[in-house]
Parts: sequence; C-alpha cells; structure tokens
Amino acid sequence: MIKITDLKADKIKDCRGKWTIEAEINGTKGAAPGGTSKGIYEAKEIDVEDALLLINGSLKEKFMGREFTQESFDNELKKTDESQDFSNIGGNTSTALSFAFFNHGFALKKSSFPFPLVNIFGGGKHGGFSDIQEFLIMPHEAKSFAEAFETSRQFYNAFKSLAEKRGPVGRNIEGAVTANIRQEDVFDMLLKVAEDMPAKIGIDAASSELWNGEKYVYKNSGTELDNGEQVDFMKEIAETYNLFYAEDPFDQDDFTGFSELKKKIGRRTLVCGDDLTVTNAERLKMALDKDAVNAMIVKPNQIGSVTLALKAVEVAKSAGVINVMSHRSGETSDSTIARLAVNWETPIIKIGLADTDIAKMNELVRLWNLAEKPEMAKL
Ligand code: 2PG
Ligand code: MG
Repeated sequence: MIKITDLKADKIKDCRGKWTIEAEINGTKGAAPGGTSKGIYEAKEIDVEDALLLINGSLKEKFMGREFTQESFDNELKKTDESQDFSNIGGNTSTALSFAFFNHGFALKKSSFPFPLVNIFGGGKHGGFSDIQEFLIMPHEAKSFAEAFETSRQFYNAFKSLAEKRGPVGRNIEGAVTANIRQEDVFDMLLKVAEDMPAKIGIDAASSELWNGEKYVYKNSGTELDNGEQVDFMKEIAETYNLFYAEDPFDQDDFTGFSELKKKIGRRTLVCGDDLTVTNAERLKMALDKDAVNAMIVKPNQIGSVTLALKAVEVAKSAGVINVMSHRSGETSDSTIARLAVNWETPIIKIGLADTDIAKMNELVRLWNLAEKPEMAKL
C-alpha cells in the first residue's frame, strides 16, 4: 500500500513536439506517451490543459491522504471516469498517473529480459516514403541486453550507410531511416546487413492506415490490394524474406484476415495484433476466438492503466500469445515500459532509436545490472 501525500501534474513535450502530461506522485514521475497511427478502439485522450486542471484540482483532492495498491489506484481512476474508453478523464490523464504510481512503488521482480525489436526503416504516418510503416530487426543471438542494444545500433548504422549509397536519407519521428527505396530493396538490404549482424526481420504494416474501406492502398508502390490479395501479399513477403514478425497485417476490424494469414504463416511467424487488440483483454479474447493472433502489442496507454494492461497481458500469457511491450511514436524520456517489460516478462520490447527510446534502452541496461542472474528471454 502506498499513501498518497502529494499528487500533481505539469506538461512536457514529446518527441513529436506535442505537449503531454507528466504526473507526479509522492515525488515520482510518470508521463503519458502518444500515438500517431492510433487505433479507433484505443482509450481516448483529452486536451492536455484540461487534464492538468483535472489532476491538479479534483483528482488531487480525491486521492490525497488515501492509501492504494496499484490495482485499487487504477480502479479508482476507472471508476472516476465512468466511461468505457476513458473519454471523460482521458486515457492520457490516467496513464500518466498510473505510470507515476507504478514508478513510485517499483521494485525489480524478475530477471528475464526482453529482446529489443527495433525500428530501422520507416514510413507511413511516422514520416518517410515507405507504405509499410516499420521495418524491424531483433538481434536474437544477443546474450545480454547491452549486447542486443549494441547490435541494434550497429545494424542501424550499417543499414543507413547502405541507404546513403543510393541517395538522400532522413530520420522519422521514431528515429527510423527514411529514404525513397522500394520495399523489396529495403528487405534485401536488411537481409544483407543481417549476414554480418545476426538479426531476425519483421514489419509493422500498420494496415488500418492503408485500408480505405475497400482496398489496401500502397501509394508509393502504386498498388491496391483487396482482402484476398493482401493475404497473398503478406504470405509472399513473410516467405520470401523469412519474416519472424508481422504486426497489423490487416485493418483493425478484420479478424478474418488475421486468422487466414495466421493459418498460412503462423507456425513460423508471429502474427501480431496492435490496432486489432489495443491492449484490451476483451478485444484479445475476440481475437483468440477467431484464432487471429499469436502475438500481441502491449501499450498501456491504449487501455489507460497499468492494471488494465496487465489484464490483457495475463490473458495473452495463458493463451500462449507472445506479449510485445511497445513504445509509442510520441515518446518522452519516461521509461516505465522498460520496467513493466521486465516485471511482466514480456519476451520482446518494440522500440526505436530516437533519443526518447534510448532512455528506455538505457533503463534496461541499468536493470540488467541490478538483476540477480539476468538472462535474455527464451523465445
Ligand atoms: C505502432 C506504434 C509504435 P503509434 O503502430 O506500433 O511504433 O506507432 O504510436 O503511432 O501508434
Ligand atoms: Mg503498430
């Protein structure tokens, strides 16, 4: 139990330059991240100035002097909100407070560390020419988190050098390389770098952003695919490039598409829900009924609290679904997700190489040094 003796909030900037909420409980901070390619079933955010008025006013009054566990604190936030999706007090308000509470009581409980799944080349809503939002790598042979971090960075540098030989390159909000390179060539370049630096390759197609209600529209490659063609396309790239991970290969409402693809590639590839499952135990159960996923993105701000995210994580674990802790594209130096990943034993953490994500990587290096007999997750 933690007695609340101080509770307040102020605003800080995220890596996109947007204001977000940084809450503070008994001197410990927690900040809400924000998404850019958000799912429609996520917890709703409210205006930051309104959130600050709320936290520093009625929420402070409500919580001060009382004792809570993480669960009772988060339940009280949910009860105060009275909606299904945090549209009254805001999922950003509740996440910042829930993170601050978690960080205040944090103690390292586990010693199995997640493999970083790192965004190397990107596009979509995060900026860049690519239709596929993220091309990811996971240094699966690393023996320590520091080694995994080092390999990821070297991989990024080597990939960037290859890209620079072909023309101008940039960097998007997640720190991923951007360049006008065809997606087939990006895969080939990733495979080339992986010959020297062992890593598995994956994608986040962020397909809800490609879906126009009838077709998946790949603007830069000039193609439009219907549902069946999207299944074939995803299967083809998974097989050709030996993908171990495919996130959001279909729109957020298309459980059937996920399930058809999982039937075809699920034995060798993680078919991962993000906008589909939104860290929501109920949405995950719907996905399980349809046998739609074998991995799930865990973004606590999609559901609005640590406790609600843990619920989904537990449902996933008991169904044998791999939990993938994840950053958002709008991050601050808050490193709560690094601590959650270790204590919840998510075997993967999806992350970028923007400075705000380096903070989380560094936190994992520090936790490794604190842990008793740390080891990389078994995957
Ligand atoms: C995603 C995330 C993080 P956003 O789609 O998985 O990479 O992006 O935070 O913009 O939803
Ligand atoms: Mg995603």
